[in-house]
This record gives sequence, C-alpha cells and structure tokens, in this order.
Amino acid sequence: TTAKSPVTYDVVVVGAGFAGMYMLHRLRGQGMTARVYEQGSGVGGTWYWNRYPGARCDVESMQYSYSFCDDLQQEWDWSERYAPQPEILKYANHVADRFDLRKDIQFDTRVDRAEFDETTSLWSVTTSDGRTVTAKFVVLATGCLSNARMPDIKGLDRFKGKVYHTGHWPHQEVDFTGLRVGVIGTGSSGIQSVPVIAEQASHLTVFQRTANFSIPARNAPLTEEERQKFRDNYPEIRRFAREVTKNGIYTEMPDRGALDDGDNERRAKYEARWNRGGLTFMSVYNNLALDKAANDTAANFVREKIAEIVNDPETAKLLQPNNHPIGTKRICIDTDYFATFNRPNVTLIDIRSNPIEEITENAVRVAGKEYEVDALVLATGFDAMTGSVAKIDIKGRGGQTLNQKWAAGPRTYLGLMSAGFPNLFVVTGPGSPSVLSNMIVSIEQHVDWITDCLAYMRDRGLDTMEADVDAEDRWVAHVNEVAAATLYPQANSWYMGANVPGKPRIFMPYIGGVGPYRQICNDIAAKGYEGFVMERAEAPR
Ligand code: NA7
Repeated sequence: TTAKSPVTYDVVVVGAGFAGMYMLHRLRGQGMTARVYEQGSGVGGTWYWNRYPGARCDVESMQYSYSFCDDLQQEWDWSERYAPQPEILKYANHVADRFDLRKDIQFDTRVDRAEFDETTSLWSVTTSDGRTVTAKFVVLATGCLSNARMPDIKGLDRFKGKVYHTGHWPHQEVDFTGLRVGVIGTGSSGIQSVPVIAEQASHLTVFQRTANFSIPARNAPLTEEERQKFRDNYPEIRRFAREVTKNGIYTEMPDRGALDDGDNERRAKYEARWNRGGLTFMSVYNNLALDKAANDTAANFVREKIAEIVNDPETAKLLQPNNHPIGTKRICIDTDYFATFNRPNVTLIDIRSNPIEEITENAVRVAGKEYEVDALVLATGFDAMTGSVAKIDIKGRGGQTLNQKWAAGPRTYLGLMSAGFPNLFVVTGPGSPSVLSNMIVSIEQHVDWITDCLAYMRDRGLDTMEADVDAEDRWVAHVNEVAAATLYPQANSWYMGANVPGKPRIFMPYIGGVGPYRQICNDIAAKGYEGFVMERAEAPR
C-alpha cells in the first residue's frame, strides 16, 4: 500500500449470509483485511428475510450446516429433522458470535456501485451510506434467491389490506387469526406457508398458476441418538456429499433407471421413498431428470398420491401438476400441503386458465368473480441467481457494466468469475451447481477455492486475476450442453429465468453435479489456474 493508491481493504465482501460469513472467516485466517456489507440489520441472508409462517429448510438440518469447524458441528444441537427458519437464523447468529465476525460487518448498508480502475487495478466500491472504499478484490456473496420479486398484477397498489412477500417478511409477528387471507403463488414458499396460514385464517384462498410436485417432509424431532450417528460419521458423510454426490446431500446413490424395474417393484420403491419423505425421493433412480418415460413413472406416482389425499376430485385434479416433468421445477417438500385443501376454510382458485384480472381495494378478481381478502401473501418468488447481482452497478474493463455483458444471459467461467471483470468473484454464481445443490456444501467449496486462489496470488506477487474469454466461452457452452441433455429446459422455471418477464431464457445453474464440478475446479487450480489470466499490476500498491 502506498500513499498514491490507498487500498482500504484487501477484499470487500457483499452480503453476510452463509457465504459472506464464511468468506470473512477464511480471509481473516489468511491475514487479509476484509469488510462485509450487508443490507439487512443482521446476519443470515435468506434466513434473515424469509420469515414467513412454515419457512424451513428442505435439506436436513444435520447436513444443512457448516462443515469447516468440527467443534461447531459436534456442539450445535439441531432440534428437528428439518430446521425451521428461526433455528437456522439462531445458528447463523451463533456462528457470527463464535467467530467474532460482526466487527468486520457493516449492517444496514447496501453496495450500490463497484468500479474497476484499470490504472490502479483496484475496485472502488460505493455504499448506500455514501462512502467509497477501495479494495483489491470484491466477492459477491449476494445469494441466489435473495431478490424478492413483486408480481406485476393490476391494482396491487390499490389494495387496502396488508400485503406480505414471503421473501421479505416483517420481523414482527404476523397474526392472521380471524382474517380472510389470499396466497398468490404455489412454489416452495407457498407450499410451506399455506398449511400454517390455513390454521390461523378464517378463510384462505390460494391462487395457483402452476401446480407443483411436492413430497411429504416427514419432519420430526431429532433424537440424541440420531444426532450422534451423524456426529460420529461426519468426516465420511461430508466427504461423500462433497466428492461423490450430484447435489451435495449424503444419501444412497441410485444405480439403475426407473424402467429397469417392473411396475410392482418400482411402485414399492416410490412408496418407500414417499414414506421416508424429503428430497431423496428424486434420487431413487438415476434417470428421472434425463428420460421423459422414466420421469413419467415418478410424476404419475405423485399425481396418484395427490388424488388419494385430496377429497374433492376437482380440487385434486387442479393440484396435479401437468405442465412440467417432475423435478424440472424445484421439487417442493411439504407438511400437510395437499391435505390442507380438505379443510372447509380453504379454497383453491386456478389462475392459469383465468389469470387474475385485477386486485381491488379488498378483493382479488378472477373470471369476473371477486374473492374478498383482508390480507395478501405474495409467494411469488425471486429474480433468481442474477437478480441481486444486477442491482449493483458493476463496471469492469472499458467501462462495460456486468448488466450489459449479461444482457443475453449470465456468462461466467466456472460460475466464479466473468471475463472483463478482474478480481471480482461470485460465490455460487450462475454456471456453478449452486441452487441445484445443498447450498452450504457449494458455498464452502467456492469460498475455499477463492481463499486458496487469493493466497496463491499473494505468495507469487500477482495482483490481478481474470477469466479468459475463450475459457469462459467453452465453460458456458459446456453448461448449456449438459443442461440440454436433461429434461430441465422443458419447464418454465426460475432456473431458466422464466418467472421474470423479459429475462433471457438460459438454464443458469451447472447440472454436471457437485462432485464432478469440484474435481474440475480443483484440477484447474492445480494447473496454475488454467483459463484465468494472472498478472502483476503496473502501478505500485
Ligand atoms: P417460486 O418457486 O418461484 O414460486 C413462485 C410461485 O408464484 C409460482 O407458483 C409462480 O407460478 C407464482 N407466481 C409468480 N408470479 C406470479 C404472478 N404474477 N401471478 C401469479 N402467480 C405468480 O418461489 P418460492 O419462493 O416459492 O421458492 C423459491 C425457492 O426458494 C424454492 O424453489 C426453494 O429453493 C427455496 P409459476 O410457477 O411461475 O406459474
């Protein structure tokens, strides 16, 4: 550092969710100076904002947790098979305290702008408090499902009652007792919140555009014995999740396709997974994401289950998904979702055949009929993977903005960097397994990789690192090719950007699997960061 080019921090980290917190911890371990900016008033990211009733992680708690510190994983007591949001937030706060992270996190502060100066090779970062700092590196730990999206529905601003978005839920207790509530959206957030809201509301009207596949969670308290089994086997469980699996979740790996079994055998396997509950339903066979005929067997099984659970045949039919192969939109995990429609105070309204015409001061109008509500819950999702990055005005080489570069869809090398934006990293960015995996596994992998890379550069006196355009083009082509071989692009999902009007339709995450992806990243690092250009800065630092 010289007087001519004052470097305020080695690294600026954007976001204090699970990615930002671990990034800060690792940077400190390297003796690097770092500042984290967080727009919320506390740590936790996703789990700070998504406080809606019933919010819970779909990945089991013993696996949806950091693995970097054995004392932490041995000491923390998860109370249930799937942790509820308040408990995950408590865990995030515990981690912040335990590793003394808060002193380097500035809360209630957004990063508005980041600009790369080609003469000094430094980033200049401007925050919502009007300050500008410089940093050698910027790490975007902004999250993949963090930019809540308000639906563009006529009259929404005229509604007189309270409006809540699941992804931006108030911190005070919301009580729907005695109220008529409308829920718009039946993705994961809708499916988790509907059964809980139905117990409070005098009447609940659910507005469904797309029916979704959902598997029972079979949530239950964890016994000390169950926790101990994980703790005793953590080294192997974590290794397997990281190196062997596709999605970062430890479970048995399927060795056959759905059509390799006869009808009875297949049904028995689906039945067993349905009764076990949770995400592993989809890993009973190895070709459900690849072969439509195989996929149909699983989809039909779930459709039959819905028909068995739901008493009213018309409602059951509406709840049976028929617009996408199972799993190509994020599979949902529920507690009593379908059974909730048997309650006398719950109504399902199909807004696919008749979209919402208008929201009035006190009602939602569909096909000329007004459904009166006192409160509205928007479970309408996020501008996924790129939304939170796009909100920051990021300028790279030649004054090009990241939004300009990504106008036709995100382009990255390994989901970690984008050519033209030196020293700017994204944690679990588009082009990495990210949202197709246990996020904490993918976050730890990226943060470890970035930390090793920064240490490598420092040890060699290198100042800048940038993805090579050819390497990036090859990676983007590979990501697309792997996706095209699956059924995923057949769904209008947020993986495809299809939920945001005008967003380019590109399958954003890398579906090659967590284990193979990690191997690719490790090999590239071992080859001296092949496909990246590393240089010394011209100006003294
Ligand atoms: P999702 O999965 O994006 O679900 C949003 C839901 O809202 C989905 O049913 C949408 O229907 C519906 N939606 C969105 N916009 C509208 C409008 N304008 N009108 C009517 N209905 C609408 O978000 P979630 O928050 O549930 O879950 C996100 C992820 O978080 C989840 O997958 C887990 O990984 C955790 P559509 O399907 O687009 O027809």
